[in-house]
Amino acid sequence: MDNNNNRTSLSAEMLAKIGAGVALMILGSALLLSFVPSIFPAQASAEAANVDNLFNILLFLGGIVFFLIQGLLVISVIAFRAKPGDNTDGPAHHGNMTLEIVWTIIPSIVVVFLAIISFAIWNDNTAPKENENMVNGAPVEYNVTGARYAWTHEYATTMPNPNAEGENIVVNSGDILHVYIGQNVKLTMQTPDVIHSYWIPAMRVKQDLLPGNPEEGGRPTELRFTPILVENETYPAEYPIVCAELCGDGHGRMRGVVVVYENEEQFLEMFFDPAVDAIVNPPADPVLRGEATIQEYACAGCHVLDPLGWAGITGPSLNGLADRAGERVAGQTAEEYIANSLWNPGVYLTPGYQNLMPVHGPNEPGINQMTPEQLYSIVAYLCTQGENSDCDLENNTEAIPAAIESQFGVTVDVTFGMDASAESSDAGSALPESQILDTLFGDDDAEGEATEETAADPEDSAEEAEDTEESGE
Ligand code: HEC
Ligand SMILES: [Cu+2]
Repeated sequence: MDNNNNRTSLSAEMLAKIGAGVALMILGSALLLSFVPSIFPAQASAEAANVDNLFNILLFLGGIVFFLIQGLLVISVIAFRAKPGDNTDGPAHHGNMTLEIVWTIIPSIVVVFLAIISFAIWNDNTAPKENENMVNGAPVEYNVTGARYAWTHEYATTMPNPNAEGENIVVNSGDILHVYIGQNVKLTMQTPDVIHSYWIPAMRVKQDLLPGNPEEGGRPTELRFTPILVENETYPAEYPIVCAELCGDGHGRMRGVVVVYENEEQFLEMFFDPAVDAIVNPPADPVLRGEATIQEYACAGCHVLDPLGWAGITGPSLNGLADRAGERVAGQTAEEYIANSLWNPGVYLTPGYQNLMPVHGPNEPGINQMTPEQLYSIVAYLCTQGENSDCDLENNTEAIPAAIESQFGVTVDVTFGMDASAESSDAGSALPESQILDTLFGDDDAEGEATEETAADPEDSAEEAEDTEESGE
């Protein structure tokens, strides 16, 4: 600006104008900043304040540059516009060393400063913490799988599963992540297909998932955060999980929910204890078992099923499936057809759809693994989806194993998960939930867990409530 008027010195008037300009830039940038809280979700993690501070610094500096450039542009357009009748060229300018040094050094300092604080915050927010993923005194592995187009969450415990020899209890909560305030959460994330990005805006954390199974050279990625109390929030609180990496045509539907409990006690009462109980004492009715089991898979990303709130569009709607299943393939009963749809989806394609459904089976890796017992319960559940089911509903404990046997030559253990006193599991768990955990964990902190029944709030977390209901039946 000074170049054009008087090269020798800056007049007092000029200095005042520059001063006013700088003040306006800072003011404008501060005004920008004041809008930020209204467009951001609440800060729900210990990491959030760091990230927002960094964002504010970037926005403030960026705002100053924005107003500087736009301001100079507007001033130049007005002050140096063509005067009437003036067709001459403007004066020729050669370089200005001082100016060039100044406008190189200042941005360099700013960039180095930003690099340093960004790195410090990234370091802080991703550093391992003490006592990660503690649940009832023992660490649990939080494993997340992102597959086109659904998230699944698993909690791998060190408690032996009484129903599966040599295996530990693994709780699966489908597209819902359960955490509690103060828990140092560490997610270990994998994807069998393409790059996805796990993003919880309220926690201000985001991390890509890299394709490939670990056995095949894939690299699991990690994400850490610690939920904190949000003022005026009702707990359990829910925040969206979003896929932030364009992963295909269902990318926009690839969402989940993180449920934050007020404390570990509430987490155990409303989610973990009932979930463990459902594994230790699965309901005798295969339909109930299937309803829980089916939600451990990524079906929701591709299918519509109203009772479970699924809204996927890659595959056919499963509403009323049992009404059609008996007529799909000549010579196959409804049970046989549904079982084949899961273990052998590519053999018969639902008219109008492509062969996009992953094969589920006892030997499939990762989230597509489905044992004969899981198949049995899922078929039992899907058989109830319709008004005039083609399935033999009265006789499902015999008809479905027979169908599985005839199609795949595999026997189903229908007593799977039920101890010798199977009749008693109609009346509910053999043990109250808190006792189950104590037995398995050897934990003696049982006082706080006496109120499971009353704690489940069906409005806030229908799924947890369902689990409680099932195990209490
Ligand atoms: C990646 C998307 C995808 C996933 C995940 C998926 N499916 Fe499918 N599904 C499809 C497609 C596409 C079809 C139609 C083509 C075919 O028949 O294989 C289909 C067909 C079906 C059918 C036959 C429906 C009919 O009307 O004939 C059933 C039943 C079914 N799926 C159940 C499931 C269940 C249960 C799960 C979860 C365990 C699941 N699917 C997971 C895409 C998917
Ligand atoms: Cu995705």
